[in-house]
Amino acid sequence: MAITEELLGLREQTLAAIEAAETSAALEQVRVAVLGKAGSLTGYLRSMGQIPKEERAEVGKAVNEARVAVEEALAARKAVLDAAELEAAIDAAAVDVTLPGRAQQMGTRHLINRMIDEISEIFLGLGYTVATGPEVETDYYNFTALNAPADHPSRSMQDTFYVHDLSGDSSRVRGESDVLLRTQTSGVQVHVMEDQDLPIYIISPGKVYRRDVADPTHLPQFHQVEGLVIDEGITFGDLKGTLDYVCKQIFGPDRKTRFRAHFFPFTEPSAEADVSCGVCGGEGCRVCKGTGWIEILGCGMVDPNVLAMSGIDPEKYSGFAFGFGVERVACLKYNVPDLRMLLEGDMRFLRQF
Ligand code: 2NL
Repeated sequence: MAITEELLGLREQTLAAIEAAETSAALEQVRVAVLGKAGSLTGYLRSMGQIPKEERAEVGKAVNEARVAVEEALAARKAVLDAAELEAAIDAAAVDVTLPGRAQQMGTRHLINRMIDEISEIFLGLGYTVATGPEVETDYYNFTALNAPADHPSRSMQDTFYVHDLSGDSSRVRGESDVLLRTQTSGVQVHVMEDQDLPIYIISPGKVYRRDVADPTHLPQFHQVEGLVIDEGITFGDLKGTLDYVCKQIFGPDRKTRFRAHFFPFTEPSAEADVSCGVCGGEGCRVCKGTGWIEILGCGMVDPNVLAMSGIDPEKYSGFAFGFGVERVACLKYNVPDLRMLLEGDMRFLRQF
C-alpha cells in the first residue's frame, strides 16, 4: 500500500527531525513544516477526498496515527527544550553573591571648608562673629574704601576680574569698570563698619578671585579669612596677642610668631606675620628656605582714613585688621606641596584629612 508506506516514512522522518531539534525555534520549524497550514501531513488530511473509498479508512487511520505520534513527540521534545532554555536563562541572570561588593564612596566636607570652620571656632571662642557678603562687589567696597590709590596695580585689568567692561567710558581710569569679583573679603568688613554698631569684632571668611595662573602657590580662585577689630583703645599689642594665640591654636602650642614691618594701603603700621617652621622647629630647613620662619598672614592697624571713610571717628576708635589665605594655611598645616592638589578631587588625597 503506497500511501501508508509514504506516511510511515514521513512519520519516521518527522520523529527524527523532532529529536534532532536543538532549540524551541528549530522545533517550531519542524512543527510548521509537518502540521502547519501547508504542512506535509496536513496535505494528506486535506486530500483524503481523492483516496478511493475502500482505502480511505486505512489511510485515514494511518494519517491520524502519524499526527498523534508527531504531536506527542513535539510536546515531549518541547518540554525538554523549554526546561533547558529556562535553566540557561537562570544561569545567565545569576548573581554571584560570593563576589566582593562595590562600596559606595562616601563624600566628606572638603578640607578648605573644614579649615574655615576650625578657624571660625577659634575666633568665636574669642567673642568674634562671622560676617559674610557678596562675591561680586563694586570697586568702592573692594578698593576705594580701603584706601587703595586709583593707580594701585591690584586695581588693574591684569590683576582683577571685572564683571562689566565699560572701557568706552572715558571717565574711568585705564578702562576699568566698577563691578568686579572681590580680590579680598575686606568689602564685607566695610559693609559692617558702615552698617553696624561699635565695637566690631568680626572675621569674614570667603571665596576671592585674582587673575593669576594656577601654580603650586597661586590659584585664580581661593579662600581668605580676614578679620577686623574696632574698639576704643585697641593697640598693636592686641593685634600681636590675638594673632599669636590664633596661630598656636591652628598649628600647635609650640609654634612661635614674629611680625615684620610691611606696607598695605589700608593699614598703618602694617606687618607680615611669620610662624616658626613646623618641619625643623625653627632650625632652618628646605621648607622654610633655611630661615626657620614661614610667612602666614598680613596685618596692621586700620588706617585712620579707612575708619573715617566708613563713618567711624578715628580720634575715638582704633582697630586692627588681618588677612590670610585658607588654602595656604591648610597646605602648611598638612604639608601639602601644591595648592592645586586641593582642587583635583582625588579621593585618595582628600580622604587623608
Ligand atoms: C594681605 C593680608 C590684609 C587687611 C587685610 C583690612 C580690612 C579692613 C581694613 C583694614 Cl576693612 N584692613 N584687611 C589688613 C591687612 C592685611 O590682608 O596680605 N593682603 C594683601
